[in-house]
Parts: sequence; structure tokens; C-alpha cells
Amino acid sequence: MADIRKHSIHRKTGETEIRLALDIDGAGDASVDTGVPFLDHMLNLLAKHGRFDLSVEAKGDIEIDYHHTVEDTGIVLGQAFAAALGEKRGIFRYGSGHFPMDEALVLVAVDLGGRPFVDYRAPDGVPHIGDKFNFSLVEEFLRAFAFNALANLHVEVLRGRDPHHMAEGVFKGLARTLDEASRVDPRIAGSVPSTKEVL
Ligand SMILES: [Mn+2]
Repeated sequence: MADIRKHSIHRKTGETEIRLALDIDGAGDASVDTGVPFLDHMLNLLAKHGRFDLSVEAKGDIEIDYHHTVEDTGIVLGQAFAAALGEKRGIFRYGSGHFPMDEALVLVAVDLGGRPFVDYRAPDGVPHIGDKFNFSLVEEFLRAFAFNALANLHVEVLRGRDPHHMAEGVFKGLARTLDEASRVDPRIAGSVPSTKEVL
């Protein structure tokens, strides 16, 4: 019988309280309320394009700014992703691609091999999205996610003018590459995709 690849987390700190449930083998159904509308938009895209079922309820100190809520949501999603993957039996492990969003183009490559690493590149001076969502929060989210998911993540925003489109390319690319890397390869079902036999 196939592993059930889902996990739920409740995490409370002095800055945020987050309840998150993830099913890697979902259909893209999302229920997201983080108090940060743009983050909700990105997480809905992540679920939809990654075919993950995802529910997130976050209450953070957004009266200060969005930083803690965005970073902590990335941490909890990463922890849930790692836990849901379990021993990673039969997964493809790698995913990559180029993802266009209108004029923006983003490269994303991921290895779920258990060695956390992030290389993030984007043009300097990208303006805020709306009036409050600093574009640098995209990188904060990716770093928090990757280090907790134990993922190697390379993301490069190759070009773009609209920061909303650039962020959307990043999250859609993350969704597609995570789906590709986490999918189970029936040819190696039950085995771990490493010559070390452990990930
Ligand atoms: Mn959009």
C-alpha cells in the first residue's frame, strides 16, 4: 500500500500562531488565511499548481510588518513537506523548469535529497507589491521553506517588470518543481533514489 503523504502542524511563538495541513498527493484544493493577502494568493497558487491540498491559518504580528508571518509560514510549510515525504521512498527527487508569467521569466530547480541549500537571484530594486509586500519577502519565504523541507533550491528571476508577475512566476515554478520532485516513480517504487540508499 502506498504511503499516506500528509502532515499537520500547529506552531505557536511570540510572533505567530500557525495551523497548517498538507497533503502532497492532493488535487490542488486550498484554504488559506494568513492575514497577508498577497501571501494567501501565492499559497493558493502553490497548492493549485503543485496539486497539493493545503490549509493554512496564520495569525501573526502583521501590525509590525509581514516579515514574521511570511517567514514562519515558510518554516511550517517546509516542516510539513519534509514530514509528509517521510523516507522519500520512490520519489523522482529532482525537478526543474523555466516558468513564464507574462513578461516575467523564472528558473527554478530543486533537489529533495536532504541537503538544504538556497541560491536565490533576482534583479535589484524590485518595487513592493501593492503598498506593503516587500519583494524581498519572496526570498525569505523560499529560504525558510527550503531549510525546513531539507531541499536544495535554486531560483533565478531572469527578467520581469511587474513584481506581482515575478513573484507569481517564482511560486508557480516552486509548485511545479516540487510536484515533479515529490512524485512517486513506479519503476523504483519502495526504494530510495540515492546510491547511498538514504536521503
Ligand atoms: Mn496574480
